[in-house]
Amino acid sequence: MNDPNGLIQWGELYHLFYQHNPAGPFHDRIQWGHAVSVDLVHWEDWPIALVPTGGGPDEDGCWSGCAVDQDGVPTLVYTGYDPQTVCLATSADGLRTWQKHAGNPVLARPPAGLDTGTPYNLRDPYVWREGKTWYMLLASKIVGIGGSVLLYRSDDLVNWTYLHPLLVGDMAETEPFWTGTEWECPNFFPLGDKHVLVVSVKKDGHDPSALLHVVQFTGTYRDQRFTAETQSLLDYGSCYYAPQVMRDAQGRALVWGWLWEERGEPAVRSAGWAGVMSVPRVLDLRPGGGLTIRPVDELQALRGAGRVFQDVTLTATSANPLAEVQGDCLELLVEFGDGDAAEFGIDVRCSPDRQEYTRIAYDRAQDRVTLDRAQSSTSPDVRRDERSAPVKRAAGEALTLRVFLDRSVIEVYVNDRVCLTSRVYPAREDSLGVQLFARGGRVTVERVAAWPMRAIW
Ligand code: DQQ
Repeated sequence: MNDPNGLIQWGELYHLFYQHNPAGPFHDRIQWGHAVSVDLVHWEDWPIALVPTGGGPDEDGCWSGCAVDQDGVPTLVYTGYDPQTVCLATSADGLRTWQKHAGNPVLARPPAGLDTGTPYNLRDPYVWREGKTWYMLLASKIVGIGGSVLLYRSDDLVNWTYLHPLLVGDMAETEPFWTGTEWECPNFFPLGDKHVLVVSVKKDGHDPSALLHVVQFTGTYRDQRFTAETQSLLDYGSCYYAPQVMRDAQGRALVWGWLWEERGEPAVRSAGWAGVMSVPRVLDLRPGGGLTIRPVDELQALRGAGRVFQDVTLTATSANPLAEVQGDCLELLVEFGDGDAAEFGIDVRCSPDRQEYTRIAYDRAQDRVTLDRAQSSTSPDVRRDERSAPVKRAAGEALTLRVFLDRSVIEVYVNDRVCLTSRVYPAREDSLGVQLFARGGRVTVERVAAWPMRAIW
């Protein structure tokens, strides 16, 4: 699988569609897989929803798109490939089977006068309604300038009028991070009294290393114009991409992202599968600007018998309070308190002799959290970089790490606002240990909890 698509809650079911190649663990003639859940935790596979139609505008792939409620008719708005076009499909049986619109594609070709590359870039429709009017963003680029999202309007989802770019990136700007040369998979939604634009950023090229990261811009939307005020990465790890956001019946903005593989092609082929979804996360607006990002509370249903320790002091020579905890499917929560340690954190997936381990470390002087995979695996065939994120702790603010380990997936949440997600592939079966650590002083741990995570199946 790759991108999540068509997220929608219909009746009591959450529907998660996704880019899927049933023929093998590689990107080829993509279809839309489909899974449903009542609780965001346990999922049931449903039949494949969209398959390319020979001779149709999606004959080389049903690429990414969204789902909308068209006055009671579930409607998918997706990318036909190749070339990139906008196509529609509707369902008359509760989202089980889908009929493609006879007039597909409903939109082909970029607006005249815009150089979006050769072949042109115009994909990943994101659609919403204001009053009776539909609006759509398409991801694109403007050659020599940067990534862009183009805004369209329609009265019927079929006839679209181009308005203007909602936002254009600047490929010459690299601070605080590069926004690449091309954008994919836009999302645009109100959050509190602001609007948030999320785009997946890539550089030119077709190999996997062209995919960079996911940027969120928070700002003001008025009269179909968006002014970005703050920006950050939605995830500072190494494998999170193409997320999609949906609003559920409780009013939550829920987001799923695709986590790609970070081991070599031969290992992926022999595993026979590639790509997973992140856990669902809830987005909210932070009072001073920026976002909070938390895993949904429903995931607590997976917690097995936990171990909790309180008021532990850590130094470079302390015993490991989590010495008895073992596992590759764990939820960990660590609330650090006072202290002067230069660096502290938690090592996961540790082999008993520490030949393998993955470090999640907070550096007090730099006020950054790092997910370090240098020692994650003895296999020569894995990525071993480190990724780090600014925490921007307020004076007196504690540091809380919440970590989900799910086999090769590590999701780290720092103070409910900074995420780092990466994949690790320890070669040793006994790389299951967890270890708290501190260097250069002491730090108190006010509370640490470790739960085994039950299977979702
Ligand atoms: N993946 C889809 C495209 C999208 C890209 C193709 C992002 O629609 O732009 O599988 O990962």
